[in-house]
Amino acid sequence: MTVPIISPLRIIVPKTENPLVEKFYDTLIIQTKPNVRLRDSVLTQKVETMKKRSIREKNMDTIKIVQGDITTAEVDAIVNAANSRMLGGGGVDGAIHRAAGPKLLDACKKIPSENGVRCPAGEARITEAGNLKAKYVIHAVGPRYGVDRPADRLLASAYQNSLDLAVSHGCRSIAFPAISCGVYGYPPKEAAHIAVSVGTLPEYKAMTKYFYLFSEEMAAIWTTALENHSII
Ligand code: AR6
Repeated sequence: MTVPIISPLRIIVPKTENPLVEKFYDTLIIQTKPNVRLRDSVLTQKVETMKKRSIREKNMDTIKIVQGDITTAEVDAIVNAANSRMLGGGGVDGAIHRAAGPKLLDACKKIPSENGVRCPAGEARITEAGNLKAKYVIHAVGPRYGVDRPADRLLASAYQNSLDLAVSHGCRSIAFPAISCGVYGYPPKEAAHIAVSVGTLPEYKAMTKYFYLFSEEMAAIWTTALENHSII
């Protein structure tokens, strides 16, 4: 990238359409004394940081936190916090299967299995959505906290694989529950940080990401994680 040429008298600012980078240069112009010469590398690093923050802040707009029942979400894909057998269960899995009806279980049974495992921890599978308003259900298997390791990477990849499947199936919107935060025992604050970090990756900026949290407390944890994420 071009860095501004700083002379004792003036700064030539490179053309940019990024308002935050422009703002940075404005600040620089005000703060830099005429005889101070900033090293290019320092400057480039600062501009890169500003650019990253700008991309991330734009992605924040596509994340929505909702307190409620995920089965009511009007999105292209609903993510289920499934287990590796993918034949239903309790928690959000049970709620999704009840709302979707038997077609969902039939679709799950068609997913190839190896020793009963249709989807290992950290991965995701996609099926039709039965009676749900969504087009697809994406079955993501999060880690059992303290059992499946490394838990943080497995949780991140469960979110990321879900988003990749949504993208490859042409989805524009997706709803996530708090994967692994129920029966699987993941500490919610850490889980929220991971969910938000993956949700704000630039490759998913065209996707609207809803996080459906069942309780007020969980919704507050996710909101805090999102707010903290915007601060470098
Ligand atoms: N909408 C949104 N969130 C919900 C709903 C709902 N209708 N119902 C529960 N939650 P869990 P896990 C929240 O246990 O930890 C199942 O038996 C819930 O309060 O459903 O990944 C599977 O078959 C919690 O915050 O998923 C697996 O065996 C979050 O969803 C195992 O549990 C996730 O809790 C998966 O465990």
